[in-house]
Amino acid sequence: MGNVEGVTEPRPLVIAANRLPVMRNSDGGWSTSPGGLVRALLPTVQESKGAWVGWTGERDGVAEVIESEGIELHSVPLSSNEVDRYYEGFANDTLWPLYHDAIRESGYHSADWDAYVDVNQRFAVQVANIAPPGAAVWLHDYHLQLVPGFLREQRNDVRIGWFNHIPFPPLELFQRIPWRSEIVKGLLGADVLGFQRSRGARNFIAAAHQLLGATEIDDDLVHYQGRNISVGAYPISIDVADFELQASGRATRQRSAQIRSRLGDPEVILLGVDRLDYTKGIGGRLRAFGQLLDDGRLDPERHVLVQIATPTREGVEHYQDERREIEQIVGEINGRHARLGFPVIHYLYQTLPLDELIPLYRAGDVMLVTPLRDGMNLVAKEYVAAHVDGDGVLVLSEFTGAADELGEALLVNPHDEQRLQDTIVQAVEMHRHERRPRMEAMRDRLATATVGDWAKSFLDVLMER
Ligand code: ADQ
Repeated sequence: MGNVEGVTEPRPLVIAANRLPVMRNSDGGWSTSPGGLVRALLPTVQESKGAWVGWTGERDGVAEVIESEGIELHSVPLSSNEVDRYYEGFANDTLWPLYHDAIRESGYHSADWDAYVDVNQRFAVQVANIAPPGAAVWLHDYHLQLVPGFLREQRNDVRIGWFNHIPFPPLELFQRIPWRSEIVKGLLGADVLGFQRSRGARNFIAAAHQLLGATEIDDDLVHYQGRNISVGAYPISIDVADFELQASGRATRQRSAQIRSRLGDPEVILLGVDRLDYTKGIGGRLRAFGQLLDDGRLDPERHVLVQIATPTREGVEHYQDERREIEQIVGEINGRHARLGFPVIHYLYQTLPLDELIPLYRAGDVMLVTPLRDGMNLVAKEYVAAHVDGDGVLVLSEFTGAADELGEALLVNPHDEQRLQDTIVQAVEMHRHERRPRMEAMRDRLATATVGDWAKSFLDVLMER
């Protein structure tokens, strides 16, 4: 903070996200859930003696301070009603579908919006209470779009950044929200706004101009009520070195071979790994696979599909419908094409630990990542990083952020059923002379764009004085 003989210390870093990076153990204690994001941000928070603010995931919890990995985690308690209205309601039933191209109908309920305002205000108060003077506050995601504005009203000494992990929609969709101007105003309270892709940033700038008259005074710089706000694209990534290390171990190779043999030693293992979310295009992908079997273009004795689907947002109706539909498709296809003891689709509705997921990635000859819309999609990057053997084919939806960087994948429009089927066949039949250079090119690019690079590029702008 202080400027000692020309040496400027970095600002303390405070993170706020809907969820804290911890889970409650059965004994009542806490264990860290160390994703790539947490690992990328933790060192800066630790060194700067910063903190992390978020919800524990529990209904009717109490405010507490949890010590974890040498930093303080400050919980923001939510009542059961707030979980229904702010989290499952406004965040996941209004914003999530709308921001993903409105592929499901959004609900617009003023009681949900009121809870969203209240919870955002509570987050802002919590951050304002604990942020050291001159801190950099990095807010995450669509749950907290009003926090920048509320925080700005209380603490003018802090730098405020916000990063959106999901797409930011075009104005034509965004303006459906009855409280659209309030949301844009909330975001304009920040100093730095980050998006996965430049089109997300452009969409926001257009909304800010149209709804509140904010002006773009330079590339990626917006002026509003006497302040400048930097608006740009920061594509997120994964901890590439860590994935590579885990993927190249002997235990992973052994487990991977074991998986192949357990599946009946098929010629080609096709793989899907997703949260069970209607944005991920799981149903369309399964239908394409089933049609290829029906038409005899794939052979159940040579080609099997493994679909891992993580349980998610089970309290939201669209998700219950999606699960029913997917499980019905799996049942129908297996009913038609499985042989005794050999399903043609191996479907797991489970969250797998990383030491099970990485061998699966390595065993997967063809990875199917076919969302209808996705901010980035880290699964695509994880698959590439795990293929330390330089082999494997990635089929990737054009509608993911990852498609901007992984152009050597087989890019596909998941709405185009025929093309999707043809692309799957192309992937299955691709010769290794073509597979390898594609995979190598993607691996090279990923090596220079890790989650550490992502965090650094955002923090470099946020920490400015
Ligand atoms: P998600 O929608 O959750 O993230 P994604 O980027 O694919 O999508 O990340 C999913 C993560 O969950 C991956 O790290 C994956 O390994 C893990 N995962 C998936 N299925 C699993 C399973 N069955 N078992 C264990 N782990 C599993 C949101 C946005 C994305 C954006 C990220 C990060 O929707 O677009 O890329 O945030 O910004």
